[in-house]
Amino acid sequence: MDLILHNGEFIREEDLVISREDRGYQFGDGIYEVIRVYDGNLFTAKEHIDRFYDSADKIKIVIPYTKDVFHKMIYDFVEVNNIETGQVYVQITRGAAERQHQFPTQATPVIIGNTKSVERPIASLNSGVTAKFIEDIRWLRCDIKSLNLLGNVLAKQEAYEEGFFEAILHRGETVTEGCSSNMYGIKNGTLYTHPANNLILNGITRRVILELCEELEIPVEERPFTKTEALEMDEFIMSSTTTEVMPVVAIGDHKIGQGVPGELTRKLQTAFEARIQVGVKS
Ligand code: DCS
Repeated sequence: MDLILHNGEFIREEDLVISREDRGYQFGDGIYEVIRVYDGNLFTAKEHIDRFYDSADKIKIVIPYTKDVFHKMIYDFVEVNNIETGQVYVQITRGAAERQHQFPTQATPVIIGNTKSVERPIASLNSGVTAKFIEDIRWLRCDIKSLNLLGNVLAKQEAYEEGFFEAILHRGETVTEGCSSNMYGIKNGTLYTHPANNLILNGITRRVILELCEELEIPVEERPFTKTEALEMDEFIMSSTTTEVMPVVAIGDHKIGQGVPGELTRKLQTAFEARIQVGVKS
């Protein structure tokens, strides 16, 4: 049985004790990360760890380890559980204290994590997926990878119940991102995506995609685009740690382009695959 991570130790799941008053349960008062593992290697670990520390900092949780110590802990965690292709989930909450909204004066942050073997979503990467527009009702600090995910959960559930893979969230006319992904449209050879501000999570996969665009000389415009523009894109993509460079071939019942993954999407997928096969332990 895989071990889980608890405050720096690898323990058995049945030995985990979490307080009923943990602020993660009571307020969603914490943040998290999901890091991909390919062939036993952590992918873009440094970027995920930096974002974990940034998110914690933004809600004033102090992580009790240096980044180097934490990185090594995640590395050892993947190794101890023998994960080849999979993912690591890790979260930190403000800890346990009698319930009151303001920060407790004495609470020790609680870190828990788990690993999981998960194959790459090859079939969907080949065929593409469908998505539907849903109003973005989340708070205004989507740059924080908060445990508060109700807005995301409700939208994903609605999309899922209607047979869609993801929701394309929009604030009024403006497309922001997905429930657990970033969104991009490609029109006349240029890739458009919402700028990395407080309205989206600046995905690590998003950053890789923007780097790949530079390498492939695909012009990028980080600017908000509308729902109408989205429907008129030649190609559409969503991205995340788990879904990689995922073609979106229809929005609602409206086909994007020919309704199959487009040429630049395929180029980005190929370039992304080359990145994940670098095989350097990080
Ligand atoms: N936007 C949101 C709201 C997300 O939750 C995620 C990742 C992304 C964008 C994409 O970011 P990454 O490219 O860094 O993954 N969501 C994680 C999750 O909850 N499960 O898998 C990834």
